[in-house]
Amino acid sequence: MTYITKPRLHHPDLPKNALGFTRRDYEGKVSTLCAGCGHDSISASIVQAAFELDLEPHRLAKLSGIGCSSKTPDYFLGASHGFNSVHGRMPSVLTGANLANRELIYLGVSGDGDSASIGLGQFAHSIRRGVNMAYIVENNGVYGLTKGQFSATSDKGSKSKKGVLNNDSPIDMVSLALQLGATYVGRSFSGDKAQLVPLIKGALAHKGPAFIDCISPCVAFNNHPGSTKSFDYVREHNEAVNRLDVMMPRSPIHATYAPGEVIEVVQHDGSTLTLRKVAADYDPRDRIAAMAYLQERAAAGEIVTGLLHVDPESEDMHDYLGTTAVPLNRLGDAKLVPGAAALAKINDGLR
Ligand SMILES: Cc1ncc(C[n+]2csc(CCOP(=O)(O)OP(=O)(O)O)c2C)c(N)n1
Ligand code: SF4
Ligand SMILES: [Mg+2]
Repeated sequence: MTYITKPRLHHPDLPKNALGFTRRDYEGKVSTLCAGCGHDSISASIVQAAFELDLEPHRLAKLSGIGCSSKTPDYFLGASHGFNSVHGRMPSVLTGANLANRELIYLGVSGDGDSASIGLGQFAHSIRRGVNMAYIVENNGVYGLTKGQFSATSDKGSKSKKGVLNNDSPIDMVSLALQLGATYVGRSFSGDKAQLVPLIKGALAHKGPAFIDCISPCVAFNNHPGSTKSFDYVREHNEAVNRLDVMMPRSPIHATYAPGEVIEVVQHDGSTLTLRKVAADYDPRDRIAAMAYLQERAAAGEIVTGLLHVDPESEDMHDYLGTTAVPLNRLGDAKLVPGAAALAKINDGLR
């Protein structure tokens, strides 16, 4: 694969985070996507989120499938672990990696084709198993890499660039994630960095399956009148339910909102999610109400964005399975290969 590396030169005045890294230290190679592709804006938001979280690059593993969206992990977090898997198979590879080493932060990056078409089963099972991860779908409503066929998230009645009508009902990834038990669910727009960066920060800090559906226009194949995933359409129909600030345990809290205007949620790692309410009655802690609200607003033609659900008491797959806290590569032979007597004991217990 050809790629262009970025020069390592940094401007001496670039702001540094608590680790002494600049934003540039969280970038990757130069993107080869089309100029103006929404996916590049999401990469920039991931870089910003990791920078603001003071994340140590070696503590994160980024995984993806196949598609323009799945190429993007090459363009951010160049010093982190990475695995580009097969089309639609990222969730099972991520699940396996997470089972072997729970100490890393797992970031899954996928497309609507990768996760709602060929990988729908994989997506569903990783969420229902409670895998501790931040899973971002860069949703453009088409298979961008293979030249713009409708994907499973294309809205019924939307039109392709050549004017063909889509008659199939769409899969709403957010509703699915809620139904399957995701404990942090957000929707955003690649063009709204102010909303997207804190959503990604909250997802990376969250324990449990965190899912973000990010609408990300494909400028080559799905940005025309008649598309419901174009920049213009999403800007006109975007309705945010809240605005999120993420405060890490060490940062001073300086929110100055009046009581009743905010909901505060403390996550397992001590980070505080401060949600400024935009829709007055919307409480993201209520999963059932969130599901009903989304259906109601979708019927009215709105694309609801923001942090749609968060469960502060969330658990993850390791809690359910009672797995070892020590990563397998550090357990040592005595524990990993306990010998014939231990195996005989297990077999006896199954008789
Ligand atoms: C098993 C398999 N089937 C089909 C393909 C062809 N293919 C490559 S990418 C892709 C769709 C990508 O769409 P999406 O995940 O939405 O990513 P985008 O390019 O839109 O970001 C398809 C069908 C493939 N690579 N592997
Ligand atoms: S084809 Fe579409 S999704 Fe792919 S890089 Fe170009 S604009 Fe982005
Ligand atoms: Mg796509």
